[in-house]
Amino acid sequence: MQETRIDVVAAAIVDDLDHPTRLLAARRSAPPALAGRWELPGGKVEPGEDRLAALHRELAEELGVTVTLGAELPASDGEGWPITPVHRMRVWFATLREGDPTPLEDHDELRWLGAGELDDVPWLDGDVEIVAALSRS
Ligand code: 9L3
Ligand code: MG
Repeated sequence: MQETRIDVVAAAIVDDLDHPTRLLAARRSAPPALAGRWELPGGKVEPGEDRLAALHRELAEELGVTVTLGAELPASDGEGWPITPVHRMRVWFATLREGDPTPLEDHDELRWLGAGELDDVPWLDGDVEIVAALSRS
C-alpha cells in the first residue's frame, strides 16, 4: 500500500535573515478545526509544482507579499517536519521584499513575535516543534 504524504511548505518570515529578532505568526480563520490557532504561513504544494514556487504563491495569496528566501530550517528527518499523520512540511527563512503583510486568505490576524513572545500564541500542534527549533537556530 502506498503511503499518503501531502507536501506542505511554509515560511519563517523574520525581520532580518542574519540577525532575526521577530517572527511573523498568522492566526488561522479556516477550516473550523484549525481556526484560532497560529502557524507559519504557507500551504500545500500543488501536483507538479516546484516547492519554492508553491511557497512564493502561497505567500502572495495569503499575505499579499513577495519575499526573499533564506536557508531552509533543517527538518527532523529528510522528509520534512511531520505536522500531521499525512502532511510533511518544509520551512524556509524569509524576509519581506514587497508588500505589507495582510491576512487576505485563511487568516484573520498577524503578529510579529519577539524572541520572548514565541510561546504567547497557541500554535498549531504541528508547528510547536518547528517554532522551538527556530528559537534555537
Ligand atoms: N499546516 C500546518 N502548519 C502550517 C501550515 C502552513 C499548514 N504552518 C497544516 C494545516 C493543514 C495542512 O497543513 O492541515 C495544509 O495547509 P493549508 O494548505 O490548509 O494551509
Ligand atoms: Mg495556508
